[in-house]
Amino acid sequence: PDRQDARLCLAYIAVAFVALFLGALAGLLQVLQRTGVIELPAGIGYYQLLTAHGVLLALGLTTYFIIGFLLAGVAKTLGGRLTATARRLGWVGFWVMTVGTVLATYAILMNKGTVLYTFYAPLKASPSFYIGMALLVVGSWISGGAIFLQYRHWKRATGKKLSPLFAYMAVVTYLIWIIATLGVAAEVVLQLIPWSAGWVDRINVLLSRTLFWYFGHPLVYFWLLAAYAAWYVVIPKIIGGKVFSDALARLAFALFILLSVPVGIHHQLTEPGLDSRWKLVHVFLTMMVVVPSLMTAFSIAGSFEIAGRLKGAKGLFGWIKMLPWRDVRFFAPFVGMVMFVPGGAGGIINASYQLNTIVHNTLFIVGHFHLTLATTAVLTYFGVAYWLIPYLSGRTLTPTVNRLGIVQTVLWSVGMLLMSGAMHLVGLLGEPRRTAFTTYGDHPIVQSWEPYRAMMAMGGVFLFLGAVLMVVLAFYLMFAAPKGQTEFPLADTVEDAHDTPVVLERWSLWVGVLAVLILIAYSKPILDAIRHAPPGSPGFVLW
Ligand code: HAS
Repeated sequence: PDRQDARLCLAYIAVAFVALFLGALAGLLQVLQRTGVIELPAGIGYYQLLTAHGVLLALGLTTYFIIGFLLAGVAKTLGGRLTATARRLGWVGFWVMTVGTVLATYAILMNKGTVLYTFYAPLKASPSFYIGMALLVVGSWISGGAIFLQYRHWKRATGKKLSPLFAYMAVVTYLIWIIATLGVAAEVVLQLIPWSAGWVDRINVLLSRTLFWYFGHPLVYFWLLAAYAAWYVVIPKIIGGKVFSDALARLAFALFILLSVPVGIHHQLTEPGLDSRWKLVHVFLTMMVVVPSLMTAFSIAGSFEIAGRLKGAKGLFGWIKMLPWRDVRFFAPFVGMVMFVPGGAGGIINASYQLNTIVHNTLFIVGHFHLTLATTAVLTYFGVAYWLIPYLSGRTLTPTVNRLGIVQTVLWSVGMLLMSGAMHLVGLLGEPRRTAFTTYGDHPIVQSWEPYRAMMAMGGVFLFLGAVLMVVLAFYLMFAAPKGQTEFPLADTVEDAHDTPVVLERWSLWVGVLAVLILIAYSKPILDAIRHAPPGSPGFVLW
């Protein structure tokens, strides 16, 4: 790669891994405190640590890693290097995001931003926390400008209608991010900052939560699609195979453009003040957004079989033996894929209107997102880091780091199975999420939670060890591994695949249909949130 591009991408990735270390430390302390193993020193609160954990990992690690990864891939596939303007935008975005992240982290450390990573009203932080969050989002828009600019430059220079598959996926992932963040930006700028600065003394809680979840659900597909880009384009190359179908892959991504956003109210199925008919509309759309993930499962399994058969596998399942099980670049994302089977099934349970009433606000939900985000997406990012960091730093993945990487994946997976498994089960026994204590006293139900709490604490320790090992390996690959060349693995499509229809890259069509879907799914609920708020009741007016 171009050295200047590499430095830019590595800057993003380095911050991601610092966030991983700090966020994991907060996670460890918090799980041990919650499960009664330790008491927190120096007046640090459970909710404060929980906020630090969520913000640093769910918002910091993910956003920085994804931007570093996508920028590197876009530079590679669209002309070999970033244009000077794109690179400049990349740096401006990086610094704006980093000032924001530091500001928000500082507010949390000072206990002035203890509002959890979802930060909607009525929990209130100091303005510095919200300004930090706003800068993180605005910075990420500027960084995204680099991706879009590079894409436009390439299209103009080549005149081609279809971009390379990785670049297409990067553009879709970022489009979803931009459209989603409009909601949270409106919430922060129009509601939270004026309220927290004391310019207005009341806030419309329902509107704030609705705007947050307009952002909060597509956010999960921003995390997921970066991982899917690696599954579709990178993994087939690592296993010596080909992309099953370029058109199918693009269609899955195009469906995510349509369906990622107009589903946010499935996080608010128990929300008073929203009409249940609109909740049902979001439930239907949520069931539809499952379809591109099922297409992905089919497509990725197909590319595994292709790889095995290209290597001469015989019989119905002979290809399984041919997969490179000892290569961490494959093994870590593969574990992520397997965990997405129960993780996705849990999502469907959450999204089922009636079942949601059983699992909502219990640890079941926390179990769900530790499987989907912290395992499926994050293990894929780790798998990517093992080749992306040495590719950028001009170094190589040594056999020892590869072996340690497998150990890291096992630590992470065992930790997550213990913790997330226990969370799912104890959630069904009624243990609430996001609470440092319960008011049930010595009731037998609380005693029935005890064994699961022990499992959670054990899982948390494994995860912390896994996180520390990952951070050490990431920085070793950045600064100390032997010098050499590492490839950016990009697979070709199978020769006999159908041609990809150009319509899949007609952005105005997909974004246009999305705009209509958003209008249908959100106009009435947002109008209701504004109009039907009980007049004058504190916390339920627009300002
Ligand atoms: Fe979710 C809550 C519904 C996917 C993350 N979700 C959350 C929260 C987070 C989150 C962070 O409807 C908590 C927010 C908070 O703090 O309150 N989720 C879904 C549904 C899906 C889904 C329907 N979620 C994700 C992904 C996430 C994520 C992905 C992060 C990356 N989720 C919900 C709902 C709630 C929720 C409700 C709110 C609950 C409440 O009441 O609060 C779907 O997209 C899932 C579809 C996925 C599949 C799996 C396909 C399998 C694949 C693997 C293939 C494997 C291969 C290997 C090829 C159907 C693609 C083969 C080899 C083998 C051996 C098997």
